[in-house]
Amino acid sequence: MENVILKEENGIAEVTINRPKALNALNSATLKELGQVVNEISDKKEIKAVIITGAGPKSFVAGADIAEMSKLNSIEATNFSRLAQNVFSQIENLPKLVIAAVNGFALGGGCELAMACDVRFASKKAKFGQPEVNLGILPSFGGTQRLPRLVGKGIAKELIFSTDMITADEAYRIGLANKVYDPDELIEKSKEFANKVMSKSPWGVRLAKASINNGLDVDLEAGLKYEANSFGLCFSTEDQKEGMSAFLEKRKANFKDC
Ligand code: CO8
Repeated sequence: MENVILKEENGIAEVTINRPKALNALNSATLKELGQVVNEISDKKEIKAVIITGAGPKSFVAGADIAEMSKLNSIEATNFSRLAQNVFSQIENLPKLVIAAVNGFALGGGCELAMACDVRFASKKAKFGQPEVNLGILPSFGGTQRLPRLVGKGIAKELIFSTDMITADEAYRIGLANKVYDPDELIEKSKEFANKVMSKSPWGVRLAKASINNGLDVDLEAGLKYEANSFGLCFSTEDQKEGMSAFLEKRKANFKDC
């Protein structure tokens, strides 16, 4: 693959969007490669967590590729949007932890990619923004849907209408970034968090992720039912038995993901 690099180490997959000359802008070839990589990760049980980042010192992803987009007709634009939406939904629903390690510009489709991840860890150099209305379009890789779910309707409208680029600290203040780190410790801190989550019960984390994701798209009553059913499901796993036995026996749990 040319535009996406996949590296695996100790149960963690590091996915790097690799078009540094175009600040890692997402063209359709890159989106398709990303989709393939996500499928591969989904199939591999040994991969427990994923870190998505951008190549080079400057950018996570500076958005959809404007040069490619500028030539699209209406049908092609809809298809381009659906391609990215499908890949990002796949990422959002992977039954594994997904961390966006935002190492620089996360603009437009880049911010939208980061929002499809479970958490966003930002380098102090990161900049977030949704500049689409500068280009005569709207955020269409999920931004009008995921940004208000993360930061609330008012702030989402302020960011999308103004196109203001915000710093990592501001992104942290509004709840868009979970943490802010020095650039050279971003990946290490992301791995540290991945290892922490990987030491917990895999079924607990997996079902909590699905419950949060599914619950936010339905009314509270339906979300609560989903949660109760997931809770019930835990009791068919060895991990629930191990987790509770370990607590009662005052020892560290040894989860086997079964
Ligand atoms: N697409 C294509 N090329 C890009 C992009 C992009 N999004 N961003 C940067 N590049 C290229 C530049 O053209 C430039 O290439 P070259 O060297 O060949 O001229 C190279 O990357 C370096 O960029 P700059 O020289 O501009 O670097 P600066 O440090 O001066 O500026 C910025 C960095 C501020 C990030 C600037 O590059 C910029 O504003 N980029 C565009 C950001 C943007 O508007 N992103 C949103 C795109 S729209 C989008 O994501 C919509 C998603 C939904 C679409 C639905 C479609 C149907």
